[in-house]
Amino acid sequence: MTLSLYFAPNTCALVPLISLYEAGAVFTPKPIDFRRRQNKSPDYLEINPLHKVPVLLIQDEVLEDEVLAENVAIALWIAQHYPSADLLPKDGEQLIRAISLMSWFAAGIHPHISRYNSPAKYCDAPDSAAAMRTIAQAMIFENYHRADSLLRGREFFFDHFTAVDAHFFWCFRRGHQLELDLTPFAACQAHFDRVLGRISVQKALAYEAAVKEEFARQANSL
Ligand SMILES: N[C@@H](CCC(=O)N[C@@H](CS)C(=O)NCC(=O)O)C(=O)O
Repeated sequence: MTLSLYFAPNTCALVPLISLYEAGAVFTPKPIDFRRRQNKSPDYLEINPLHKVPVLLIQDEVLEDEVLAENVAIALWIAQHYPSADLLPKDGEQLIRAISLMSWFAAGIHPHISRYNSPAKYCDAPDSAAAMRTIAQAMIFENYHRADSLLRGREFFFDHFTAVDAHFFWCFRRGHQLELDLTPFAACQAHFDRVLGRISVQKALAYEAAVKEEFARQANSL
């Protein structure tokens, strides 16, 4: 079996990148340059017609190739195939709770981040960007407040590091990257710093930085 992860800098493809490193998986990261619209290239649209990352491509000599999109599903796949990494709770009830949390991050936080980051993609009314950002920020903060109350007094969402932590790490990191004032969210910040200290996360961020550098080099040589 061979694994490839389609990845773009700053995106939520960081989440499975961290989990694959945590799992010690052998895989090939495939960088996609959004600035050059590679996610809308015919080759990539064949892989994911919805032009999004992450995608985990699973190739097997016997079985048909599997193209797995959506962070929640990818997290489940990695956790099932690398059980010793303990990337999701083994207990059924706890696993359901983990899926609930990751679904919330993917469907309840990520879309507000996207609206803050790219308001024009969601509303083309003239001069609407500032209002869109104000509303999106209020929604992001409502969700960070909820996460902060869940993380208060805890190291991780469960009793050890899981893919749920990797997923929220990305959600909070986007807040930093978008230069939001995150001082009200002390428990989220402590969680962020704790997750940042993991070797897997350092590896993922170093890979992302190298990809950004390479994309910038390619852009400058055009
Ligand atoms: N629900 C999806 C969201 C994936 C997603 O929206 N990815 C963004 C990057 S963070 C993307 O690829 N956007 C490019 C596009 O929509 O064209 C998941 O959790 O995997």
